[in-house]
Amino acid sequence: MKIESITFQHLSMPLVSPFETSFGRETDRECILITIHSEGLIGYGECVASRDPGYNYETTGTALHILKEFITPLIIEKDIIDALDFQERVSGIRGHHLAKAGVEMALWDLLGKREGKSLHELLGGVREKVEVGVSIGIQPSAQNLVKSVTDYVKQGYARIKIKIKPGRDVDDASAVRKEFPDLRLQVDANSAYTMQDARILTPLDKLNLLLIEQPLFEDDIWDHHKLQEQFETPICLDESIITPRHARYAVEMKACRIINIKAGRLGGLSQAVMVHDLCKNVSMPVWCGGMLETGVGRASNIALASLSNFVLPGDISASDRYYVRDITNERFILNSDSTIDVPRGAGLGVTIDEDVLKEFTLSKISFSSKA
Ligand code: OSB
Ligand code: MG
Repeated sequence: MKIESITFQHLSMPLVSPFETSFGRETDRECILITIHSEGLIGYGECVASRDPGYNYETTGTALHILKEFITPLIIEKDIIDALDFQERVSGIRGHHLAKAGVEMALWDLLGKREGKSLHELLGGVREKVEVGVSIGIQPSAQNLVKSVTDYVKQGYARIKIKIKPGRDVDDASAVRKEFPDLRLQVDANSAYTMQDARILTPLDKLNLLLIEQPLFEDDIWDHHKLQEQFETPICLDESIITPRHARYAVEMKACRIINIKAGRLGGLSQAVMVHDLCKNVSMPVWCGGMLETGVGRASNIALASLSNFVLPGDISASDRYYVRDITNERFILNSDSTIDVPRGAGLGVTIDEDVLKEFTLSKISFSSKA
C-alpha cells in the first residue's frame, strides 16, 4: 500500500466521569488520531498515549515528536506490504510503542478495506461477540466505590476491575466483595507497590479475586515472580510486558499466571497477536486491556479480543461508559450477557463523525507525497 499522506490529530475528549489511578487523575482523555490515505482508501488508527507520562514514559507530546520526525519519513511515499513490513521499517526506533502501534492500526484498517475483510477476520478471530467488564477508577471513598460498582452491575457488567493504590486497597476491595460475594472481581495497582509494602496486600488473597494486576514496577519481572510465590491469586502483568520477549521472560520466570494484552503497549496489533500465540502455547490465559480508547481504538480492541485465547473479559466497556460524544459514528453497546458485538465492516469497521472530531481537535498536521 502506497502511503500518499498521513495526518496526526491531537485530541482531547471530555470523559463522562474523571478516571483516577495510582498514577493520576484524568478528566479529559488525550490521544492522537492517525489518518492515512492510500490508493483511494482512508485508514484510521489511534495512538493511545496520554497527556502525562504516568502509565508509561510516552505522552501525546513524545508520540507526536516520534510520529512526525521519525516514523513519517520511513513510510511516506513508500509501499508498505503489511504490519510486519512496517515493524521492520521502524525497528531502528527504540521503544515508543504507543506511537508505532497507532500507525500499525491505520495500516490494518487500510489492509482490511482493500481486501474487503474485517480486522477480526484478518487477525483470525473466532468469536462474534466478546465478553467485557468495566475498569473503575479510585473513588472518593469505599462507599462511593460500592455505589459505582452497583451501578455498573445494574447496567449488566459481569466483571469489575477496581483501581488500587497504597492506602486504598484492602478496605476498598473488601467493601466491594462484602456487597457482591459472587462477582467476578479483580484489582489493578498500576505499579504502585514495592516488594516491601506489597505485604499489605496479603488479605486480598482471601477475597477470591480473578487476578491482581501489575502490583510492582514495570521493569520488575523478577520481583513479580517472588510475589506470585506468596499469593494464591494469579498475578497479571500489564506494564511489564512490552514485547513478546518480555512475555516469554514472564512465562519462564513464572512471574505471573495471566497477561493483559494491549496492542499499544506492545507496539502494534502484530506484536499483540504474537503475545497471544505465545501464551496460548503455554496455556496462559490472556485478556484485552484498555486505554480509555475512542471508537477507533475500541473497534481494534474488540477485534483483537475475538482471538481464541482471550478467555477472560476485556477492559472494553460500552462507548457511553467513557464519552457522551465519540469521534466514530458507530457506538458500542453492552449486550445483556455482558458482551459487545465484534464489528463486521471492512478494516476497523468504523466511520468518523467529522463534526465531533473537529470539536475535540487541539492540533492537526499532515504530510503528503510531493508527487
Ligand atoms: O492499567 O489498565 C490500565 C486506563 C489508562 C491507563 C492504564 C489502564 C487503564 C484502564 C482503563 O484500566 C481500561 C479501559 O479502557 O476501560
Ligand atoms: Mg493495567
